[in-house]
Amino acid sequence: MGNRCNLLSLATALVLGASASAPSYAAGKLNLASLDDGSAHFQRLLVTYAAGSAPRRDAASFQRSIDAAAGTASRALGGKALQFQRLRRTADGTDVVVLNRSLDRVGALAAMRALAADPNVVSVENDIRMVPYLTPNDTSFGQQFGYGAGAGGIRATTAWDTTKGEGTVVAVIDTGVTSHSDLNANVIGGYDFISGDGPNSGLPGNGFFVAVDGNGRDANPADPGDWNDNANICRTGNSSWHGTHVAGTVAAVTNNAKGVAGTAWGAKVVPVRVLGRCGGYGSDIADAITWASGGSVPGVPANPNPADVINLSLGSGAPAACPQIYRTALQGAVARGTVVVVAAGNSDADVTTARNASNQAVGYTMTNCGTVISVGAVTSSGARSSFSNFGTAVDIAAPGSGILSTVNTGTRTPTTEGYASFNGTSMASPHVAGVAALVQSVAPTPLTQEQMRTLLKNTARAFPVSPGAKPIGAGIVNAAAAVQAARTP
Ligand SMILES: [Ca+2]
Ligand SMILES: [Ca+2]
Ligand SMILES: [Ca+2]
Repeated sequence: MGNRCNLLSLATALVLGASASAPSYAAGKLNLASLDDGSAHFQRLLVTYAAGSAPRRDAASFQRSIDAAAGTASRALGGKALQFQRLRRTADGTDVVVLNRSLDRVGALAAMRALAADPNVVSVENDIRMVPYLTPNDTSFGQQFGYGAGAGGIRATTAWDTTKGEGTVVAVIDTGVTSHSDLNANVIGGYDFISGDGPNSGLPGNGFFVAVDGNGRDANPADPGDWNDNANICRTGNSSWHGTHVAGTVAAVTNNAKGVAGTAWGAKVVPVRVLGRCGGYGSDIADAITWASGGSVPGVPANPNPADVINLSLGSGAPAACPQIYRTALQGAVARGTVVVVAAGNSDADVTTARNASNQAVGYTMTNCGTVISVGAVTSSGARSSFSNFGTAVDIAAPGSGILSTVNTGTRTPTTEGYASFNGTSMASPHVAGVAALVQSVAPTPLTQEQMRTLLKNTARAFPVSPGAKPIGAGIVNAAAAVQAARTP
């Protein structure tokens, strides 16, 4: 009841602030919907100061501004005094601010409002938490129906007569990769973008609970495992090896009389690590999108292998409005000529109208960010996978049920390589990313994001089983038809 009263008074204050009486800040600065990412506790906020403003230029001025905000928020909330601290600056100039204790939603609103009171601030949002779009299927091994000419297949086997994606680079922004003899030859470069948990996170692991590898950002994207034993923090489970599985679907070593095939097995995969234990932060993922596409990120060496295609088999675990930090990063990537493909999500919900905890129709991030090519999942019979998100913003579908690919077999840290069958739009997205790489490898000039979207949709194969009232795009991606169309001027 107390929370409700506080929330109402805050909402009232926002309305008044926007009235004619000389508001100290514009309500539009606050992305309140970013609080609806499924989290109950908030400790990392993203604040963007205007380019050229003193806090943007000068560390002391920045500190004064956030100290003032911490004081304001402390007085509003009571309890232990709040302290704000800059963790890092992201590629687009946004600062990640960590709090000395976690706040509930009402507290986070007060903290965001206090930060927004500085007239130099142009936006404040929560650093939303993202999760891999995988439905684990631990021990069931299946067949790779996805590449063939069956009801659910993408006709890659035909496309391979023309191209295997030679000369293209696909960045897999995920949990990193493990060493695998059916994958290693097609993996190059990469980076680990998982920053530390920040001070006073309350998490175990000496500041690296999410990172697992014992440090923050580093040049080694190896996946150390993402197992979790602590049900108070997130769902418990063994390590997923999600990134290794997704990378294998893009470009497993193929025609080597061993294991599995990949969609674009002439392409190279750049593994970019952003998801660790219990998921990953939007601020790290946004920087990874910028870096993977050839943009610059402070403190990180330039990517020597800029991606033709980025695959993002991840998203918000609950309906959440797209953060501005993603919009900026995605627009930058597309402007640099990178095609961005994302998983639609596994909640059997509408990607743009699913309602958040505040009953706003916000949908699921990443698809609701726009710009992206969004992929739903089908089964081997070409029917919509029962878990697949849907809606008019889903562009195309690809195999996502019972997908066999490369993994590690360790339950915690990596042990021996293996293969496993997973379900998820996480598995569908890399089929489309692989087809996009096949297309770029034969196109006379590289297609833009919008040209790629149009080509993939125009060449898609009609669904053999109608998804009915839960649309998942123009049809099932058709590698053979897409490659053929790309070669034709
Ligand atoms: Ca690290
Ligand atoms: Ca690392
Ligand atoms: Ca193989």
